[in-house]
Amino acid sequence: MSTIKYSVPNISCNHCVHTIQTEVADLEGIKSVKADAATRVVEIVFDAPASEEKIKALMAEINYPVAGLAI
Ligand SMILES: [Cu+2]
Repeated sequence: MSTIKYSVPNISCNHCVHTIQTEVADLEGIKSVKADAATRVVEIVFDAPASEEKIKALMAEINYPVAGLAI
């Protein structure tokens, strides 16, 4: 199981938070998704078959590209 925190600059409101949480949670292997509109950070816990590549590809597809790792 891996936990990753991504910086996602396109998050601007709770609607974005909801969209990201719903879409990412649909990927197989995702255990939890927490997006935060204030910090613009998305914290994801996942296991195979999910991967960072698949998560990042999906985020880009739904118009919330990952800018990098959040500290
Ligand atoms: Cu929004």
